[in-house]
Amino acid sequence: MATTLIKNGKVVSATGVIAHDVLIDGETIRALGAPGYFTEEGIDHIIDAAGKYVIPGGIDVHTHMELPFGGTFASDTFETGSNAAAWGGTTTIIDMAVQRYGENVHEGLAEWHRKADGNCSIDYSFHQIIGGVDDQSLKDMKYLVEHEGISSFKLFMAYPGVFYSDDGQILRAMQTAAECGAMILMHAENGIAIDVLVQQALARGDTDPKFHSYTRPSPLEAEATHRAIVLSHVAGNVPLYIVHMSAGDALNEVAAARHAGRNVFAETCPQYLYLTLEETLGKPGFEGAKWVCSTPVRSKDHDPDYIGQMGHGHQGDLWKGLRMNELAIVSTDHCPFCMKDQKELGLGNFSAIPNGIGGVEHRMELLYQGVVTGEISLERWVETCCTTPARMFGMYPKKGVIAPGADADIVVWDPNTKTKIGINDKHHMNMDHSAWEGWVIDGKVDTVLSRGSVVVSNDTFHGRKGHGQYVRRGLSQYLV
Ligand code: DUC
Ligand code: ZN
Ligand code: ZN
Repeated sequence: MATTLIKNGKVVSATGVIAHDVLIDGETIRALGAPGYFTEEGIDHIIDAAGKYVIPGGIDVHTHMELPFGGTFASDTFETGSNAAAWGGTTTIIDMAVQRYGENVHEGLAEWHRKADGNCSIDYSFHQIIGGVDDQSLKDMKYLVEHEGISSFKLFMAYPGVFYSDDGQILRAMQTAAECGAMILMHAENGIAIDVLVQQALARGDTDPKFHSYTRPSPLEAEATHRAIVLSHVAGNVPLYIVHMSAGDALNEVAAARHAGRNVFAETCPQYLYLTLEETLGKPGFEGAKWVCSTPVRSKDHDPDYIGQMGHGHQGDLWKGLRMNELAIVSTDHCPFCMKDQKELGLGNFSAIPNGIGGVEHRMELLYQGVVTGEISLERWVETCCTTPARMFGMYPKKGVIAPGADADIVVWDPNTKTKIGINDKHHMNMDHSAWEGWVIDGKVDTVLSRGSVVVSNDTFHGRKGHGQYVRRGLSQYLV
């Protein structure tokens, strides 16, 4: 078993920053010691992290590799997507395995294993999408919790006819999850109302990409979030996790539920923290299609019919939510589509643009900007991007922490160098454009280790297809 010593770095955890050397034995962390504590003699590999941060590998709990959607497939395979994740300091992903109406849950899961197994350079796990709630899929949910290491299920209040579940189906799935201690992940948007607004916009001739966002106003995210919270209460306080939260008024609902002591959690994504409708979807012509995703990128200011009290625009609300732990996690909802032949399916009809932004590579880098600008602390960066994801989804302390016995998933982060994102700069996702084209940001991924093996260093990829292992997860560790 090879040994590695990371020396002279500052180890950042969710609770503090300490100068520590880190000794790795094979795939796991053996010990932390004061600088110089470990002898270098006989160590196989030494990494000098002087002037750098040493953080737990990032965990992106929301990705869609090869998702069939909108008449095409998300353009990253597990191989290209996991490699891109590693380039950005993410060492574990939780992807969304798919079951649709009329399909068998076990077959959906088996298909996801076929796509991922043997192809990933970093570790991976799955949530299971339940797109068809019925007696059989409810039974299968229990089986997955007990035998497959899948303790979280995503339901959709949007996309009628595709992934949508009605309130009765949602309630039944929540009751089943409550029985086995599993978490319900919710895509909270009122899809029935959205479909009416979409048809009305198209009938008016409003076909440009920006109407994707205008037809999904934030009150319809807030209403669905509220309804999901009520249903989760009726279902026995089942743990509920709202995915890709984009709006201040939806966040108010989560904050109120949390204030009432409920098992309600939420995530947001970099696109909602940094991008505005005006600067992205609102670009002339069809270019805005690059940023068509759901929930949508929102206006700089609140919608005119915003329901709520906060006064800082959606982005200000979300940053505050991150600081206040109303938002527990930052994921990406990585769902990449090329402009050519994919996004172009929606030329002349925004509702036919495949929904999704590719971002798995840039989450750690982008969120670090919140540290630079003072929106969050260094510790909160690590907490929301590495540690809470592990605890929320039953992987701690194997993942999410630099501690003896944990997997040696570690990122050496250089705060003194800049990163330029763009198709001809730093860009490793399988896409013909970047949602972050031209962004020059502070900090840089220096070295990435996955279970003790160097995956990225010196701007070179050393990862190996098949190194990544499937992670069986336990129940959420945020529940008493
Ligand atoms: N949202 C997206 O943007 N893409 C895929 C599915 C989803 O919910
Ligand atoms: Zn979703
Ligand atoms: Zn998603």
